[in-house]
Amino acid sequence: MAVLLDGKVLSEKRMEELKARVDTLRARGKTVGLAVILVGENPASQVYVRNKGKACEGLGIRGDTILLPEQTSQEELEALIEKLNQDECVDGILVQLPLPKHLDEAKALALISPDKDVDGFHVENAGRLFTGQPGVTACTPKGILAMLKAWNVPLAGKEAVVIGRSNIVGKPVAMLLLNENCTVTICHSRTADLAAHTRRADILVAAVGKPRFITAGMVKPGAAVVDVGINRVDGKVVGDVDFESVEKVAGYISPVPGGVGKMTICMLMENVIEAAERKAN
Ligand code: BQF
Repeated sequence: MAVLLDGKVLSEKRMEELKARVDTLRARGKTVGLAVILVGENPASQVYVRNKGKACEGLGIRGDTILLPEQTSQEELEALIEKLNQDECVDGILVQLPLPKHLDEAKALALISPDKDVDGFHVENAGRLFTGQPGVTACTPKGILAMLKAWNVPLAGKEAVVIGRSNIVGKPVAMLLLNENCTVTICHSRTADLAAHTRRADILVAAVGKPRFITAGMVKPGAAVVDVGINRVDGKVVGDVDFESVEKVAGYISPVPGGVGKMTICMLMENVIEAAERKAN
């Protein structure tokens, strides 16, 4: 049976350490602030934004959620981002994705000051990751690496297979694994014989978007399986990994809920605090 990569337990421990950093800043007269922009009423986004607000509250970070109506124009969104870029009280700016279809996501993200880009989605921060320069790293990829390292999963020289090629998860997590000296394969919807790839993986990161898609027969015995999926199936949240069958063959497995998602929120808080520390120093 696999070892559980327990994101709840790890994130709670990390949050304690982060709280101490917020307290240290406060003792120096510096407060920490995150602004979250939510456009429209996507129910999943509402849950995620609430999770972020609660995490801020737990750490003593000022968390402002700015709710904009579905019909908000590109100009209105951009004006808000520019205002927050200027706001001394705001260390981090986050635009909750996905945006309504009439809005240009890339254009909005490009407007966030790279110093306040706590999601790490600005081209400058993505470019820094890809060229090995220090910068802000996207929260989910950072959380995945934090989990693998916390459980001492060997990375150097190992085969890592990432399923999914998004700018938010697939591409940055592949780059982080490459920086750890893994041999990295990125698979996607057009990959031929996906199972042939996944069966070779010592580290398998599943960001597929299909419930219980990864089954035991696709997993190398002893592999570390990281489940990034969040799928709603008859009122229940399940991952991209068929946990029941895969936990019997994997060496490590992250659950959903209580796995990567928890680490994502924790790494967001770390990115906000790091932004505040950079400003203070
Ligand atoms: C958990 C996200 C897809 C698209 C946009 C904890 C979160 C989720 C799950 C959470 C996510 C996923 C977030 C759990 C933020 C992670 O215990 O399993 C926390 O709030 N997330 C997001 O902001 O945008 C997304 C997934």
